[in-house]
Amino acid sequence: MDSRNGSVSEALLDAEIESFFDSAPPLKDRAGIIKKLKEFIEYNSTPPGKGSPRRVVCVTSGGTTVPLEQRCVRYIDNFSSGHRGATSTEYFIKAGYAVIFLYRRGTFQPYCQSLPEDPLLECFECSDDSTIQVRQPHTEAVKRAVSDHHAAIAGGHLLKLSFTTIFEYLQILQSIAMSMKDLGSLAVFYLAAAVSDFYVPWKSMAEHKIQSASGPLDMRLVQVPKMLSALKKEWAPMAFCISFKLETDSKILLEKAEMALKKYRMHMVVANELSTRKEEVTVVTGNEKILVCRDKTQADSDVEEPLIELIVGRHSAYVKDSDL
Ligand code: PAZ
Repeated sequence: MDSRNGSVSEALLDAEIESFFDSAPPLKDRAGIIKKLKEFIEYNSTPPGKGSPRRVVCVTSGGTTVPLEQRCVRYIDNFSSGHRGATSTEYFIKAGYAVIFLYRRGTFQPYCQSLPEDPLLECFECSDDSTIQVRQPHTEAVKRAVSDHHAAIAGGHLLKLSFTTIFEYLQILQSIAMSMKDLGSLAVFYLAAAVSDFYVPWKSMAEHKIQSASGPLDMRLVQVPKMLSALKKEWAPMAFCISFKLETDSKILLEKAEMALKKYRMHMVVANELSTRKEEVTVVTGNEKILVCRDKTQADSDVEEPLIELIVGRHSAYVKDSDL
């Protein structure tokens, strides 16, 4: 591609991004979200006492929905459970990072993964004198969830923001990135959310529930503009950026991850296959492909522990280089 073609396609992408945000339904409580972000980042940049500024990572988690009607009855969704994002958040906090956890409502939450599916009903019981007690098999899991979660929130190291639709997700991600801009190289983006590739623009979306009496549904989905470019170029250019690539066909996975690394100028792309994503991932950088596996000799091990360890090491080197 010559440089003229390059700048034409960049201009096109900028226009698509602008049009996406201009036509998106207004984000509920945008001012409140921006205030929370500002306070969280300020607090972690100048922690009480003589502590040095904390590194801040934005972890995205779970899948975005694509509404088909403005008064939404139906939507397109994806498989993501939010397990990767929630588990990674715990390891980042353990490594001393402050985490902005941008998650899909109803998906896995940090510190809650050893709890049963319906924790409120399964973990608690009401005794004769009406006191609520934790049921024996769940005591340790509840204690851990409550104390670790409360410690992270009370310590000012975890800020949770939720989304459902692709519109909410990208609007909040933009606000987070812009709020993190001044952190320079101390900012990290760990983009594990499964983000829709196609959407129905708000203005061309039916207002009311689509009627089946009109026969087969013929609907045009538009490509979601690639926001990674804007994140790297404008929103937070100095941040250390890790994106994820998921495929079901192992033959194309690494090639696609390498393409994403180059195209969006990511520092790392974590490549994973749908069926083995909890066992192993391959981290693609400018000159390496690093296989990261769960320790299969330990029943409760996960792939996120070695993955976050690797990322923290690479981010430290990046911060050091940026200081020179
Ligand atoms: O959320 P989860 O733990 O079920 O799955 C994690 C994942 C596969 C969504 C994540 O590792 C990932 O690859 N996210 C990016 C997906 C994509 O290519 O859009």
